[in-house]
Amino acid sequence: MSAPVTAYVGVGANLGFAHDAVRNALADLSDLPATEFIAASSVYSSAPIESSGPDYFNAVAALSTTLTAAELLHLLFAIEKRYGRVRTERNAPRTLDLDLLLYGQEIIRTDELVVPHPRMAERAFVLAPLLELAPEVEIPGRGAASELLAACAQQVVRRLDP
Ligand code: PH2
Ligand code: MG
Ligand code: MG
Repeated sequence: MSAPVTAYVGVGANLGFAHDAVRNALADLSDLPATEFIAASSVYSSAPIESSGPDYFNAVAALSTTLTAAELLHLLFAIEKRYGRVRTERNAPRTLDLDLLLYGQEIIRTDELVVPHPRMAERAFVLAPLLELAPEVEIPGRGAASELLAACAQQVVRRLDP
């Protein structure tokens, strides 16, 4: 069996019972096969960025997994589907979005998956919860997440009570 990889998953929602969806999806991630749930960040709220509708709730989970990145991605899609996710146009409001942000320090580019997640380095709603879990984390090809968050200072993200 291959060595476990630390993966970070971004969780977001802004339709329906979005806060509950984020909390419940974090619990669902702890049930993934071949995967140990390491930690969940706090939940944050923020205005939609390049999207529309109500404010988003966001969090990040850290996992240790022996799944391949593609296997993990397909299991994330299956969870999204259970929450009624309908894929329409890009960045449409959503009942649940699970993004594979980082898979170890790997850079992956396939037709279905790009890791690190292409826009994570510019988004405070990803970087703030990620840094809560991994203050020293590096985003391959982009640098230290802490420095990237400092460059997003104009984006307001509100950390909710645990
Ligand atoms: N997700 C997007 C687009 N815009 N904005 C916020 N605040 N939070 C998100 O999760 C989000 C977004 C595409 O996945
Ligand atoms: Mg997303
Ligand atoms: Mg997504």
